[in-house]
Amino acid sequence: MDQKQVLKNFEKDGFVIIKNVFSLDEIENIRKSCEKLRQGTEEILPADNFSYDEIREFILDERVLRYIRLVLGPKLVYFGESSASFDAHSAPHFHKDARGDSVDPQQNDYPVIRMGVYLQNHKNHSGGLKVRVGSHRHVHLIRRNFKKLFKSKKEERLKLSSFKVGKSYNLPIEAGDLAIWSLRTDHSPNAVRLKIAPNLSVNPKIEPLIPNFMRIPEDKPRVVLFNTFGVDHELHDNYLNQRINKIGRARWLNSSFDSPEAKKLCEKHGIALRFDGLTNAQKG
Ligand SMILES: O=C(O)CCC(=O)C(=O)O
Repeated sequence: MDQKQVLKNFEKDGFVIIKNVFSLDEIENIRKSCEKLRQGTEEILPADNFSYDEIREFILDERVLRYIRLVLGPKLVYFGESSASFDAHSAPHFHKDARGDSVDPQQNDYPVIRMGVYLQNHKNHSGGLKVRVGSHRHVHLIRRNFKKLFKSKKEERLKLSSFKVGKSYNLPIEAGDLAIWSLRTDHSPNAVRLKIAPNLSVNPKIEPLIPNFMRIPEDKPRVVLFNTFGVDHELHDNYLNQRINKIGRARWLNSSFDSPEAKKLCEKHGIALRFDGLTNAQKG
């Protein structure tokens, strides 16, 4: 897919998959590194991704960053939200990750994305990411949003056409691919693929009720690298301000993306670092 098509898909659907960004050898090597860094049965590594030399170098690769810049803009900002995640620990449920976002989603593009490198096959296996196509332009069908149809201030009013439910879709991610989605996109973790209909995307509320014998099992133990990037924008500030408290003090204190090595690599790739979370945690 050429860059124009990547951007077109992202803008239309709220997500995009870029195929074969990494070779299978690279994926196996980073899997081994993540497993080595993991202690016991922890669900995520205790610090952000840029605190680990191997993961930092893996993510801060122009093969990845050129697509992040393509969808967000040239001046990327990283504030410390990222993780290496193990096993299928999150219960399926559709949600948006945008925070402090009261703008009608048809009015602007959200300035924060998440990228995921899934280190195993979810095209033919369960455990991947489910999305609602086009939902980065839709709001949840809840009473609070319906009330916003009648707001007197135009900038606070929601359009009726923003009340839609996009088609549910299990992303056909394979090892080596890069997935990018807007934090406004409805998504759900650990998607189930049914033996009888592998391409049918079942509602996440029903997925937990599906017995094991009907599910296509996972490919390999699930390891995923998630990374959040933003660009300078009021909505990015809103997001960051809400997330720094949620992330938890212990995780901030474990993280060292302010190390000389991390700073140097980020500078090389033109990524601005924000230390709001770290300083906040250090102050206590
Ligand atoms: O685990 C996944 O595949 C998705 C994680 C998720 O829901 C999120 O990043 O908000």
